[in-house]
Amino acid sequence: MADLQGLAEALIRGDRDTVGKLTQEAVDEGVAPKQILDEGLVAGMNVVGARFKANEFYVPEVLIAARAMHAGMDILKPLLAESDVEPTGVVAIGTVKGDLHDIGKNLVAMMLEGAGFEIRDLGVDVPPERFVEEVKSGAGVVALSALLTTTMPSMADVINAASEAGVRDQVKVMIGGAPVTQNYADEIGADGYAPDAASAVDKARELLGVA
Ligand code: B1M
Repeated sequence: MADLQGLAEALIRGDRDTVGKLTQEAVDEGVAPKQILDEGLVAGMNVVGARFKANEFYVPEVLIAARAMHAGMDILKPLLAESDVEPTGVVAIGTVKGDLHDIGKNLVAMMLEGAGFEIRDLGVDVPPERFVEEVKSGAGVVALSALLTTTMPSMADVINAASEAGVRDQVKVMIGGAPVTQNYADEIGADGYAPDAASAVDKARELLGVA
């Protein structure tokens, strides 16, 4: 009998070996990959996100849980691709031009992936045109991270570049990072702001209108 509850609990503990083992067992028992994802990995990651938001978990615990999630995702990804399961949404994420900080951006990417989004991680120091290219090739959300007050204006550059390329209405732009605020998001015309990685998942869901 597949132990999806145990799988979620192992992920919350960051127990990579058990996550890999229980995911493989569930696959071998014929449980649908989407069910393993939703009731095991995503269920566990939702708890991690909630605890992180409540300051019960800190960055190291989230990173360890995310690493454990990858042990399960490595097994499920090819099966999900075969079964044509639609991702929750496609998110192109990156740290904006001039900025090399990626720890927060990576956390946001991992939490989004854990919530079932397809992630296109463009890395750091990403020029506006790269984000625009991703919008043209189907990203519904562009997620921008900045850690420096000097690079925050690059977020506005991405929004302007999307407008100039005629694709602004095809994408939701979400921003975050330590110096970024809701006021700044309003000022530059971003669609959303999230203060931390767990809230970024809620915001992406809200922007795309998915449960
Ligand atoms: Co830099 N750095 N740094 N740094 N660095 C800061 C940001 C700084 C506040 C330190 C300080 O002076 N007290 C300061 C910025 C000052 C400012 O502009 N206000 C600073 C500076 C000045 C610099 C350099 C200019 C230093 C220099 O060379 N003179 C330089 C700039 C390089 C560049 O980017 N061009 C620089 C370089 C570096 C390192 C390379 C050494 C390293 C980065 C390594 C890496 O990322 N791979 C580094 C680090 C580690 C930091 C601190 C210490 C930690 C940042 C971090 O990773 N935090 C930082 C000081 C601090 O914060 N204590 C500092 C942990 C991370 C989980 O949090 O990134 O905030 P954070 O992400 C959070 C939220 O903000 C949010 O979710 C995350 C998880 O909850 N979030 C989003 C982030 N992105 C989001 C996107 C979203 C939603 C939420 O939606 C899309």
